Amino acid sequence: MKHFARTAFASAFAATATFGTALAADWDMPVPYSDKTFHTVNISEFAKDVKAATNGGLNITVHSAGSLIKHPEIKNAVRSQQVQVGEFFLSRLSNEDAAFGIDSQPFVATSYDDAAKLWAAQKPVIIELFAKQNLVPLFSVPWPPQGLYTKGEVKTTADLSGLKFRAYNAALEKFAQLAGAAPTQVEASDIPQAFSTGQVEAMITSPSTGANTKAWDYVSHYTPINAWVPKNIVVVNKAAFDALDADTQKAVMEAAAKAETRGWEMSKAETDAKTAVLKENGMVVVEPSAELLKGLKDIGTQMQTEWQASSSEEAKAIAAEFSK
Ligand code: PCA
Repeated sequence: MKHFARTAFASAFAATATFGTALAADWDMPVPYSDKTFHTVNISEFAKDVKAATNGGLNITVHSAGSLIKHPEIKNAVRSQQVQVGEFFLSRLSNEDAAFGIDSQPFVATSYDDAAKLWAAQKPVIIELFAKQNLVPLFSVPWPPQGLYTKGEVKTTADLSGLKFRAYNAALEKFAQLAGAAPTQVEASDIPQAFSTGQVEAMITSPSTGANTKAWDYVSHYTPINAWVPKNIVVVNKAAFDALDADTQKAVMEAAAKAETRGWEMSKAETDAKTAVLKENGMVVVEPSAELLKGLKDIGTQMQTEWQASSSEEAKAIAAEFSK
């Protein structure tokens, strides 16, 4: 009896030894965005669900706004087992494979229905690409459609010419350049400072990030061009996941599926709610003119042509599946 108990203890100990010596596992989870960001709220809910479902057996501590690991390092921190799980902006990885960046290509998927269809086409490819890095995707949630923040009304793309433009990935940098603007990469948590110091004077982001960074302090106009619906993704290190017992793994996967559904609903609700917050704080919300949209869509078409020419076969297969 004693012998059996000791054996059981020893194997449970071995199973969790990679990440700690306690029988209950403690995971650190860096995320790039602030506590009030709906993605972070959703992830905190996920952590709570996992803790409840495992009776405290798996404890996930969320570290928001890049406080533990900076956004550009989060993926590699999970990969190298510095942390067990983390969130990042999926299309940041477009330099590894265009399959990661397709959701940020202008005017490819511009509604939630399109975004869901694109994710369905993208997901199997993403799972395989991450598997090569010993990463397992848990869930992915979109931001609201991306709109334009400027000082004054933008009637045509010519009005964007020369503007110091905040960018968050390679696709947006390219889009801004093709519009004649001068892009600079700035993390979401650094937006207020970038505007207040004059580093940037315009941006494209969601109503969520606009409202959370108090865009009304720096710009006057919001134009919902709804140009793309980019996603965040949560990935776990495969060894960390494999070290969990089967019941705990199941609890994580169930909580993840719930978080994906909840996150998409939260995102949809954010679009109107946060656009209203922009208005309440004095911003002018202007529908884009036909001329502006045409100019921006032409840039999108040019980017698509280049994307097709330079993308991996896997990425092109996603595009083909999506346009079926
Ligand atoms: N907010 C994030 C990514 C897309 C979005 O809506 C940002 O601006 O960095």
